[in-house]
Amino acid sequence: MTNPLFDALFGVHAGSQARFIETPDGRTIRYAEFLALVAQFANVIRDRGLEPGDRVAAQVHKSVEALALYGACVQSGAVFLPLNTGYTADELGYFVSDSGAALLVGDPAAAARLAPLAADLGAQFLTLGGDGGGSFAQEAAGKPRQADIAPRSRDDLASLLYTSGTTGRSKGAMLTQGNLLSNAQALVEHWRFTSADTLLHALPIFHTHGLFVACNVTLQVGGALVYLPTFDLDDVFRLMPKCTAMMGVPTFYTRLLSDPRLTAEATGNMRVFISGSAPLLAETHVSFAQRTGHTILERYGMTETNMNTSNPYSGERRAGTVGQPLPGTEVIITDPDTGQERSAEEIGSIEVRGENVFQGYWNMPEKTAEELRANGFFITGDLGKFDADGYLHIVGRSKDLIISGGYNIYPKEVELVLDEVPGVVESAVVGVPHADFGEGVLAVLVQGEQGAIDLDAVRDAVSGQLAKFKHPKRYVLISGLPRNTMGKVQKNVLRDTYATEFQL
Ligand code: MLC
Ligand code: AMP
Repeated sequence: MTNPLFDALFGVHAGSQARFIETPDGRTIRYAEFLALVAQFANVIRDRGLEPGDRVAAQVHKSVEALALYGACVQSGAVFLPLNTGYTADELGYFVSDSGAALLVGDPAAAARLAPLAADLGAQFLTLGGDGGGSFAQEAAGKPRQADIAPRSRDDLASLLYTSGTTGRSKGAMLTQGNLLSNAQALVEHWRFTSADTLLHALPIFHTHGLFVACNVTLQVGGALVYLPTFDLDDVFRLMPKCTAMMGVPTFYTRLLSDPRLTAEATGNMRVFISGSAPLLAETHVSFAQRTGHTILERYGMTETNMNTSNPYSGERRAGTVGQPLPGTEVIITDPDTGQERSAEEIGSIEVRGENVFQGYWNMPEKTAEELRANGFFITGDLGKFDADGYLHIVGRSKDLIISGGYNIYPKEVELVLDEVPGVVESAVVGVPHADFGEGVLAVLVQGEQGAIDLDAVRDAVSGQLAKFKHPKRYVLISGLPRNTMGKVQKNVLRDTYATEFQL
């Protein structure tokens, strides 16, 4: 038995002196050097007593070492559980406890907070900093630069990625080696990646987009990453002439468009710009093409499914659509009530099936059964239609979800925190158009007769419990929420009422 994901993404580069990562300060890391680091990290995981299948939770800043930790989990057979660096200790405690992680790796600056949390939950704790330092790296430095490769199959879990849920509780999506590998292979072919590509990588590496789409595709072909800690426009424009491809959320593209440095010349070396994680406005697509001559290639994916559809590489990249199903993935539109398949041009629930689709939610068989049909189709919670030419249009969501700058926020999770604040009778959180983030989080608070809500107390409660990207960017106080005859809050009315709150 082998380890298919390790063999295809990492093992295949053994001894290669090809360039893998270039950092903005000019450091180059070659494949062989990266693999040695991966092996040293895998030795730490194994020597700490973790067995294949054990979970390694990591809340670490983006660094070469953070990516090596992913490789080390694949090599040692551990299940990699990356966590948004914005999560509060409250949020983190849930992920470590729910996953039963055997090891938590955190930022050295957060050690005083995280070490006791890990100890309480029975997990070991080590640190890894954005500069590559920390106790994990120190321990690794003394280890051999080669390590055993844990035998794994395509059906074994490679990663557990938490995604928020409509009830407020996050769910761990179980992704196997086969899920990740099949998708990386499909994307390489569809987007024509080769070892000659250099990807401008400015996404975080704790989500599907920045980790599995961007890094797995590059590793699969032996390409290079220009690896930026954040999406910094100065770095992006300085380094773009060295790059051939970029993957980003729509906010990347609107920010690029707002900068006079975006020209055909600045993007002259680029072969492809790919967008996803949130809807790309057709006007962004058109303006980008006018300014640069490049038509952005939009695709559609999810944590649970990796990538499902993509506009074509050659052929029309149709603005406002997410293209056609990727090879190996079936996409159907169904009646949300009956599950019956609908025809072209009819709007319905988007369902997907294929080797890319996850195995279910960790320890949540009921949730899994609600969303993953026995016939293998996953009910995405997105609404859409195919046009007559087979292009998928996403027209809305049946799930109550806000996507802000590519991050998902479930209103329920924020409402639960707001409702606990004294003086708040009830609350409704909605996403309204935001010039930079696509959607911005707006909270409507209902105050009682006793008097005004203390907004400072509200903000304190929110900052203590929720990651910053989930914080409402605007609060509105009213005396009652609009409801329909069934008593259900009419969020569409709130969205319409406050539609212009974030327009600059
Ligand atoms: C930062 N802030 C956000 C935010 N990002 N608020 C809402 N939504 C966001 N996405 C907060 C900051 O904390 C800050 O708060 C204020 O907003 C302004 O921040 P900024 O400096 O302008 O933001 P920046 O650091 O530049 O980050 C913006 C961003 C980043 C768009 C570059 O959010 C980002 O990298 N997003 C990508 C997310 C992603 O990878 N998604 C893929 C998920 S996978 P304050 O109070 O300090 O001012 C997936 C599947 C698929 O969806 O299909 O790919
Ligand atoms: P996540 O749960 O973070 O993986 O986010 C997945 C969700 O992002 C999907 O269910 C869609 O609602 C949304 N999404 C991803 N790509 C696109 C896209 N190109 N256009 C519109 N929505 C998208």
